[in-house]
Amino acid sequence: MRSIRRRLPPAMSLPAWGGGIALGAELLTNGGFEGVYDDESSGGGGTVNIAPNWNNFGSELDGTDTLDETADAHGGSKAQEITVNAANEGVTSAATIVFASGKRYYFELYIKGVAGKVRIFDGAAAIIDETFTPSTGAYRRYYFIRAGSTTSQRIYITSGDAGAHFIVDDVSVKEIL
Ligand SMILES: [Ca+2]
Ligand SMILES: [Ca+2]
Repeated sequence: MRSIRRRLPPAMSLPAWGGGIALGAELLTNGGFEGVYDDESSGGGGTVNIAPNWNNFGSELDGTDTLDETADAHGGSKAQEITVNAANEGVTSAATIVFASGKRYYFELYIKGVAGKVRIFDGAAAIIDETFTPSTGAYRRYYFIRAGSTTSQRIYITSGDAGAHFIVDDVSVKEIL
């Protein structure tokens, strides 16, 4: 009797991110929050200490808010720790990203929460404006796909919650090819 041989499909593995969609070059500078934070370059001190290529957004310098580097990184050796107390404070990318209509964009960031919500938006809510409560105790990836429009925007990582406290690392913005 003739044996029936069945061709089994090859072992399947999921791509690094679902769907196997090709992504373009990184559009955000220092989304890994590496480098010499501004407190070190200015001789130390201060309560709002931010990674290169990022700026303060609304955080008070009087100790009300604390932004600092931490070695508790998702990637590399540093991440940006953010502790703010009021409406929409945190960090913003120093450079703008040029978005184009008719294209789609992939946003990704890793958050390790302690308390409160996180908001990622572009300042004008033109492309992205998402507020979510991150997992606590470990980094978790959050990602969003958004349609472009003809605009140039900065990326803001903030919170409006009283006592918001979280760590952000490996923020990425790429065009979906
Ligand atoms: Ca990092
Ligand atoms: Ca504040």
